[in-house]
Amino acid sequence: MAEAYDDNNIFARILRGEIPCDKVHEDDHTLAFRDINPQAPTHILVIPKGRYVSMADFSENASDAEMAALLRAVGRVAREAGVEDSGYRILANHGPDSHQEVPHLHIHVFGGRKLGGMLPRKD
Ligand code: DGP
Repeated sequence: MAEAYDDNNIFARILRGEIPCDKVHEDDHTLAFRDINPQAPTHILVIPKGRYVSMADFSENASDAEMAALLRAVGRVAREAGVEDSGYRILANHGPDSHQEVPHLHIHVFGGRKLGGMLPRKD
């Protein structure tokens, strides 16, 4: 079972407009904004507006419309960031082994440089 949603997590506060963000896309179900600590020239976070802790929670409980909107937004922000041709990587951390820091589902979109190997060999 997914952990309970924390309404005070930083992305919930961004969604409520309590904290500013550098927004690049918004639709009925999704918000996308630049990561505060970018690890590539393009580093965008795409999040559902709904209260979902992680991919585990989202994949089990989100509506088809919310799921479709999230994936379409990922493709759209990558295209609009200009990294579709050069290439990009998407990543979503879930839970402690992945070092998920913010307990609101977010998909990272990285691009704009060579991104290296997929995973480090060890932690
Ligand atoms: P993760 O480790 O997958 O949970 O990544 C969390 C990301 O969230 C990390 O790359 C930094 C980013 N982040 C944390 N706080 C803020 C914030 O207040 N604003 C923005 N734009 N990004 C944030």
